[in-house]
Amino acid sequence: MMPVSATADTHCPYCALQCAMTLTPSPGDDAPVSVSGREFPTNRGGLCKKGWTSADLLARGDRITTPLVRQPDGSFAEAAWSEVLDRIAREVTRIGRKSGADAVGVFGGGGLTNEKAYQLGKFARIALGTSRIDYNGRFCMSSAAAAANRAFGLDRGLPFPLADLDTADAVLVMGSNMGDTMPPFVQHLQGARARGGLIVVDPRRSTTARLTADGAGTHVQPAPGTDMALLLGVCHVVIADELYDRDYVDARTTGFDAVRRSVSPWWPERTEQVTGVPARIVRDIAHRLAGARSAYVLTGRGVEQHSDGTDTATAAINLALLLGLVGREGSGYGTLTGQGNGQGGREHGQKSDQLPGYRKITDPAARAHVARVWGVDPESIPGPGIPAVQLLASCGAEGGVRALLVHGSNVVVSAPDVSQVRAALGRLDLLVVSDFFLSETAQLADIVLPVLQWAEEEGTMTNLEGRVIRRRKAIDPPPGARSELWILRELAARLDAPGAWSLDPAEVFDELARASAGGLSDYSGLSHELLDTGLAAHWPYPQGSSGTPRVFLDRFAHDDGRARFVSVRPRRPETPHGSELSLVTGRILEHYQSGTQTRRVAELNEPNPRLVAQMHPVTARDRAIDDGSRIRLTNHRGAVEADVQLSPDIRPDTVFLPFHYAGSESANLLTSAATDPHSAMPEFKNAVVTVEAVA
Ligand SMILES: Nc1nc2c(c(=O)[nH]1)N[C@H]1C(S)=C(S)[C@@H](COP(=O)(O)OP(=O)(O)OC[C@H]3O[C@@H](n4cnc5c(=O)[nH]c(N)nc54)[C@H](O)[C@@H]3O)O[C@H]1N2
Ligand SMILES: Nc1nc2c(c(=O)[nH]1)N[C@H]1C(S)=C(S)[C@@H](COP(=O)(O)OP(=O)(O)OC[C@H]3O[C@@H](n4cnc5c(=O)[nH]c(N)nc54)[C@H](O)[C@@H]3O)O[C@H]1N2
Ligand code: SF4
Ligand SMILES: [Mo]
Repeated sequence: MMPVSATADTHCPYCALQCAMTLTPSPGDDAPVSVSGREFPTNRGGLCKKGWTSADLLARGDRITTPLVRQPDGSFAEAAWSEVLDRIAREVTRIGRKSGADAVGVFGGGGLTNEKAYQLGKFARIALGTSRIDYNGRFCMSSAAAAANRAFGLDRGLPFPLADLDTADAVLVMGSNMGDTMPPFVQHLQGARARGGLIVVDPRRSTTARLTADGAGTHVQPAPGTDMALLLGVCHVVIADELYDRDYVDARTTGFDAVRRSVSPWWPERTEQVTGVPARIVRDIAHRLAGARSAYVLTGRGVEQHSDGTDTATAAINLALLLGLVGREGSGYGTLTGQGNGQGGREHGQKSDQLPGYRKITDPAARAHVARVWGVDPESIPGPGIPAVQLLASCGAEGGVRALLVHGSNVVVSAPDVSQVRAALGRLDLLVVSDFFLSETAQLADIVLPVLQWAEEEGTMTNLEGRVIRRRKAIDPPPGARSELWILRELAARLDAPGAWSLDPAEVFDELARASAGGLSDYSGLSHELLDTGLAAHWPYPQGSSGTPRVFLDRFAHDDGRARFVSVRPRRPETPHGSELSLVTGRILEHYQSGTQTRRVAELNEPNPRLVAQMHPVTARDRAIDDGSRIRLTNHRGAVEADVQLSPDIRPDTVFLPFHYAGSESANLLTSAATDPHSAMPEFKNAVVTVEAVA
């Protein structure tokens, strides 16, 4: 691991805030580089604990640096690259011949650079010829994306630069805990807090909810899964009290009448009965947002990861449209994209229904354009595949996927109902996992391919505000590890695939830019060279433009230029009966996702080495559970044991688990694989469990 001599200006390997950092060679230290925060509009030099400790992973002894192949006795043996690549090509060819091209699947990730995500999507379609590609963004962004596409005709997480929030009078945060999940984000809430206008909706008094203390705003604590009813109640007040922006609704939207009718039964007292939120607060939220000079509505996974998540995000959008917030400078609606490249990852072809540039795979013109860039016949590009949960469930099933290539996800920890996922992966003829550590999913693989970490590669990421930024190489990778661009090229060659398979991320970016030209997420005016000048590159960035920091200022992306109100109605969530509790899952500051990375950083792992459940003291007393003792959470899908931390911060009918632990401590043993009908997002935030003390 040789430090390259100069410093590298890059961004954090983890979340979508993509905090700017500088890596400086530090020979002799534990890590090969040291990390310092760098001035950038999103983080303003700040980093969270995960960013500060990110370089620790570059020097870990358990890094994989040689391909590994499963032996008959179940152990792994090291193997040569040429040998494993030959074998993968041989096996996928055999499986494709026997069971059809769709018997080979690809599972991608929102942590991959744009270049890798693009190349992976192309590889699936024209090297494997399979429609079976999807990615972990389906677990993350899909409901908010579906809602934004439906309402605006375009999905860019924040359609405005994050720094616009600074001057807000009121910000409604629905189910995001950015105080833990994006700590430097909190500085953008100071304006709203100073004016008492931060409204946080969360069944837990989370780190973010606590920011409303001392007159800074309001914490609203509805029953889990009742956010849509709450939003309908707020919309009801906005209309009944004539707080909505008539001129905006007339000039810029369609569908108002249907929405007016659909919210009319949701008077605040009825909303209170369903959500537990006092009617007075429902009215206050409406008046506070309507009275603000500058207001924003933001959603996070707390309201999106439900089987009605698309409709709940839609209800939030309806509220923002009623108030005339969207497509104006100084106000707006946005969703907080989660993964480092959660935004770019959903634009360049990893999604089962998409081609690069956020194009629809069913659109003949889109297929023709992309086929030209790829140098193939449009007919040869497969049609739409199936989304992540269904893709995993099809593994080893009749007519399903027989070989799966995983790039950038640890599904046996992070997918819903993981015991089923584990069983499905076990039925495959071939599981190939590319990772830099032996994740729990890699541990089940037939072949593990060692790839590069963030500080070892060049590329681009697209942050939560749709801004394309450069990831830069600071150190040489360990000998033996290979870039995914190289792996895909080697496999494409062995599969006699058409198309260009460059190893140079700048060249791949140029091809991606051409493929995206004319699409919704148009990158055609960008290149690595241009990005290196440090310009603020918010897409759409067509050739000859200077990008789009704020979308929708003139028009929405539907043909008629208008935003669409879509009326939605709550369906009853799986609700607890008798002594059952609602299980809510999520994150804490030191964790990143399924933990492959952050469980390996001592400073992040030591404070929380084991799974801890958060529970209300009254709920615990009824079950003779003491603070710090062991509990068991059970439902028909599985059981999990955890230490318990008693806290009045959570509703008495709710218990919280982080999902970052593996094996028998995995919260996803309890979650349901039920998915949203519009987005195919699984229901991570809504399970029913019984809880008992462990003797
Ligand atoms: N520390 C850390 N930061 C991360 C990540 C990480 O793993 N760890 N991952 C990144 C990624 S990929 C993502 S997607 C984001 C996620 O970022 P967030 O959306 O902020 O994170 P979560 O903890 O999943 O959920 C947020 C909150 O939703 C609440 N919630 C649960 N159910 C409901 C409900 O029914 N209604 C409402 N209103 N709230 C509910 C939870 O109590 C929780 O506090 O974080 C990113 N940043
Ligand atoms: N119960 C519950 N479950 C959840 C959630 C929840 O709130 N509750 N949240 C969901 C959400 S929002 C998300 S985003 C998912 C995330 O969960 P996962 O999809 O499992 O994401 P990560 O844990 O980030 O896993 C990424 C893996 O890829 C590796 N990796 C990182 N970068 C690269 C790369 O460039 N190339 C390759 N090949 N590998 C790489 C990492 O080492 C790691 O093993 O979890 C979902 N699961
Ligand atoms: S907030 Fe996100 S991007 Fe910023 S340092 Fe923390 S993990 Fe990294
Ligand atoms: Mo996510």
